[in-house]
Amino acid sequence: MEQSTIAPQDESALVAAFEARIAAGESIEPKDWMPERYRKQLVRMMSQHAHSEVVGMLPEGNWITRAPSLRRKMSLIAKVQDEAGHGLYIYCGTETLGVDRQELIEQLVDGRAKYSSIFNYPTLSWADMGVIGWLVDGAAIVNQTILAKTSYGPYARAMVRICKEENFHKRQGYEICATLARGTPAQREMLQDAVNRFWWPALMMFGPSDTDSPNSAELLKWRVKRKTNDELRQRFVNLTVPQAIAIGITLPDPDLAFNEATGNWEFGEIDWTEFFQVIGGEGPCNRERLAARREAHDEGAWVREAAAAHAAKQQRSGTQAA
Ligand code: FAQ
Repeated sequence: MEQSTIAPQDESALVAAFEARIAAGESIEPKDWMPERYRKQLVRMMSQHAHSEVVGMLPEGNWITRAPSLRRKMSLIAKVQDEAGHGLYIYCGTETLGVDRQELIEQLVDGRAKYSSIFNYPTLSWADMGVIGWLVDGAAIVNQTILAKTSYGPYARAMVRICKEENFHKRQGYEICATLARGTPAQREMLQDAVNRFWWPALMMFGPSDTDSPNSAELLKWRVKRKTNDELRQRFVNLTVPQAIAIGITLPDPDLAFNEATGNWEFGEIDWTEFFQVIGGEGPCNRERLAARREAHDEGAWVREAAAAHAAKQQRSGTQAA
C-alpha cells in the first residue's frame, strides 16, 4: 500500500504528527494518515464487534415465537432487528478502513473470526430474555459509552447511536426481570436461575484481566480504548449490584462485598479457563451459532445476487442517461 513506500524517517514524522493529534483529542478520519498497526487493530476490534452484534441476534431470536405476550413479542423483535442494524453500522465503519465486508463475513462463517464469548451460551428460559437485556446490554453499554469517545471518528459516531438503542434494550430487559421478580415463586426461581447462568459470562464480556490482555497497551496508547478491561468490568459490577438488590435477586458470587474505602463492589475470581475455552471455539453453543450463521448466509445468497444485479442495472441506466 501507499504507506510502504514512505521512507522510515518520514514515517516516524508521520507517526509523531498522528500521535500529537490523538494527544490533542482530535478524531482520526478515514482519509487521514494512520499507522498500519492502528488500522489493523481497528479492523480486528470493529469486525469482532460487528460479528458479535450479528451472532448476538441468535440467542434472543430463539425466543421470538415463545414470547409470553404480544407486547413482549413486539419489543423482542424490535431488539433483535436493532442488533442487526448495529452490526451493519459497524461493518460500514470497518469498510472505511479499506476492507471489504464480504471478506469479514467470510472470516466469520468459516470460523476464523472471533465474536463475543457471551453469545456462545444457551437461552433456556424466558427469563434469559430479561437477563440478557439487563446484564448483556448493560455490559455492552458500559463498554460502548467509553468507545463513543474512541479516537477513530466513524467508530465513535456509530457508538453514540448504538448506545441510545442499547439503553432502551437494557431498560426493557430490566423491566422483564423486575416483573418476574414480583411474580410467582416459579417465576422468581426462573429469574434467579437465569442470573446464576449469565452473571459470570457477562463479566467475561470485558475481556481477559489487564495482566493478560495483549492488545490493551497499544489500543490505550492510541486512545482506541479509553479504559482498561478491568476498569470497565469494575464499573459494570458497581452499577449492577444495586440493581440486583433493588429487585431482590442474588448474584452468584459469595465473595461479592462492598469496600467502603474504594467505593467498589469487590468480586470473586473469574473462571478464566472457561473464558479461554469459549473464545477458543469450545463453548456450549459455538458450533450451533456458527452453523446457524452459515445457514443464514447461504440462504441469503439469492438476495445478495439480486441486489448486485439491481445495482449493476442502475449503474448501466445511469451511464446511458449521462
Ligand atoms: N469474547 O487483548 P484483549 C453486544 C479476545 S456487543 C471473545 O483484551 P482487546 C451487543 C480479543 O478479541 C459485544 N473474544 O483484546 C449486544 C483478543 O483476541 P485476538 C461485543 C474476546 O481487543 C447485546 C484476545 O481475546 N462488544 O454485546 C473477548 O484489547 C445483546 C485478547 O483480549 C465489543 O466487541 C470476549 N469477551 O479487548 C448484541 C466491543 N474478550 O483478536 C446482541 C468492542 C477478549 O487478539 C444482544 N471491543 N477477547 O485474537 C472491545 O471493547 C474489545 O475488543 C474487548 C477486548 C474488550 C472485547
